[in-house]
Amino acid sequence: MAIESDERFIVIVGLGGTGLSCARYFSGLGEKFKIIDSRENPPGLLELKQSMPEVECELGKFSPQTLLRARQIVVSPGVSIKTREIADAIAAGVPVTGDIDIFSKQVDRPIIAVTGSNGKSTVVAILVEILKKSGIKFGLGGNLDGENFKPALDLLAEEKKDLYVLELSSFQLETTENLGAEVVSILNLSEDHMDRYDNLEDYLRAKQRIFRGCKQVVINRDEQYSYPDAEREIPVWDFGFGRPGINGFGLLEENGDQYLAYQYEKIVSVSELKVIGQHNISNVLAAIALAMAVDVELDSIKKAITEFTGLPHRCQWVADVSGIEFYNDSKGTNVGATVAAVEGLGQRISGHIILIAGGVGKGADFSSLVPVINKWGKEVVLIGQDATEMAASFSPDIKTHFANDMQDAVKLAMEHAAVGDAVLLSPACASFDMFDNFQHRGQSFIRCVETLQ
Ligand code: UMA
Ligand code: ADP
Repeated sequence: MAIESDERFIVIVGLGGTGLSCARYFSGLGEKFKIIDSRENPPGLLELKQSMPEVECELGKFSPQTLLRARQIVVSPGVSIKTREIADAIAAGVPVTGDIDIFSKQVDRPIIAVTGSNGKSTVVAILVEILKKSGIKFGLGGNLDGENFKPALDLLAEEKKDLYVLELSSFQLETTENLGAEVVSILNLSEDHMDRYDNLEDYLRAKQRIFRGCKQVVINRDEQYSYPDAEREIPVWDFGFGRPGINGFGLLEENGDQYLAYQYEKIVSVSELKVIGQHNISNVLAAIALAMAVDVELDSIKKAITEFTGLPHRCQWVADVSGIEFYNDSKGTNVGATVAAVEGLGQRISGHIILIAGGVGKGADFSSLVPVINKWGKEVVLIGQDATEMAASFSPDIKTHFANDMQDAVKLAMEHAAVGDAVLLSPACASFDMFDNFQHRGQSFIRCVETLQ
């Protein structure tokens, strides 16, 4: 029997933060919709029952019938569009979208959009400080955590802003057809989420959807993948560690000092930055480029970048215990992040790094940690579900210890450290085998370090 079009409804897949924001949005429009989630008791259920008790939910599995009868499927980022029931519905011709796609179609103000494997939240946080200094009214949303958590559609319920800043994950971009942003950037690329993508190209393809319809782009000039299709004639800004060229941001050397620079013009000295590591210089340069692309004046940029002290759980100094420094990089949730953290910290300290790593490996190849551990490390303490797998991919000359929990890991690290060394928690893994999230893991590390003092 043919289904009449008015019988059909929108199906929201996933009731997390995104699912709830979609429900609020469609309720506001008076649309017919229902929510499905593969979990029996998904997060947000209580809030949904209290604020929108009339909304129908199907929990515990994805019903193919529900998906096939949908007028449109709105998929949350935590659910892959390759999930069999969703892929079948797409193959049957049911349109699929995501919250970012819906947002971009509704909004008539410029969007600055940032993706990349690492540094997204830091770049966005620097940009936010710059925009605050410049007095521009902006909205902030997307793939953010903690106090900045805000699904994009919730921004539409607020007072209209001059522009919008979105941090975007590859998951969100998978369902974004034509973002049409004012300026976009893929900051960098290294393996992550390999449990969800077939390979690095597949992951990159999702990220490159950020280029669709963009008006300007900020490229990482050392990385070919960060360039959009060569045929698109749009303004291009670039950043990187070398001397900058036209429309470029980079580093200039003068009398033995290093300066962040725009073309041939010095902006501030590297020594004026409060964040540590080469990766953070790269993050600051990217944020400056994005700000200049939307005409922010240099004064606001200078003030903001020299005041920015970094986000918690990202290479954050915790304590000095008897001459041994402790750093919390719990947000280092993939191999590329941990490589950057070890490299950045290694260059600053006189001794060696004792690395605490491990957790849920997400199908990563840990062997690329070996060169930086050999260069800057001393010993490694491993925790969590994939500790044995990690140890197996290290060379036998890397001294490895296994710890039962964070307390044990911190104790072991302290025992093997000497004055001048640093203990760095940078797990290269997700946290959910032992902790609620990366913040919880970082807090646990900080508490354990406090017990040493
Ligand atoms: N899930 C199910 N069944 C479902 C729906 C979800 O098992 O039916 C699971 C997913 O596998 C996932 C979890 O539930 O593990 C959460 O997924 P979700 O889509 O419900 O998540 P939201 O609460 O909507 O939050 C999402 C982003 N989360 C993910 O992409 C996993 C948040 O990014 C983002 O802030 C929010 O939308 C608003 O835009 C967080 C994140 O961890 C910070 N992102 C990943 C990362 O940064 O590495 C990509
Ligand atoms: P994201 O939002 O992309 O996860 P964050 O800014 O939260 O990025 O940083 C997460 C971790 O990634 C940091 O703790 C650090 O270890 C690493 N990192 C930050 N910036 C970079 C960068 N530009 N290149 C490589 N690694 C980085």
